[in-house]
Amino acid sequence: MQPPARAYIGIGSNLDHPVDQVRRAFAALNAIPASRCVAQSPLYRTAAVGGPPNQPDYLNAVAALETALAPEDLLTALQAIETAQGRVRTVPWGPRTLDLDLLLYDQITRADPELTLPHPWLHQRAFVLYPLHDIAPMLMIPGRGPLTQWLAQCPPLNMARLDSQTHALR
Ligand code: PH2
Ligand code: MG
Ligand code: MG
Repeated sequence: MQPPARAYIGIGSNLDHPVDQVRRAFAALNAIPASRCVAQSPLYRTAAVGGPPNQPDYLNAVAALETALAPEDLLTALQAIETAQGRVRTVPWGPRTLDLDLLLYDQITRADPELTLPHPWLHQRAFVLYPLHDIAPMLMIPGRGPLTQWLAQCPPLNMARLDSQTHALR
């Protein structure tokens, strides 16, 4: 048998009790067949980037999974969790109960529009880079180099880490 792959999942929610949405998402990720959640980042409150104006703030986090699923099967499982948590796709980049993005799958790179790896904007988004760095500080982004190099170019503007116990802003 092959050793499991390591995948990183970006989690985002800005509707319908985001703290609960993110907690349920961690549990659902751990319940994906042939997979287990091996790390959960802290939660961050972040201002919405792009999309329609006056959206609520997001909660963002990142999970690390060990999985025996192929990337496309993992993506299908992520989409099923989004749907189960009430995701409705209306406006692009509009508010959502839950967004699960497959950020990285081992060191695979692929340009398929259905599933681009690494996620195309991961290296430019503070709301992904900071929680990812919390759980994988030495990570290499395939095709783009060390995570720390991108983090240094991406100040943590309009975002704050939540206390892991109380979820109050630090
Ligand atoms: N996701 C988007 C667009 N904008 N902004 C924040 N702060 N957090 C997100 O997760 C996010 C966003 C598209 O997926
Ligand atoms: Mg997204
Ligand atoms: Mg998405």
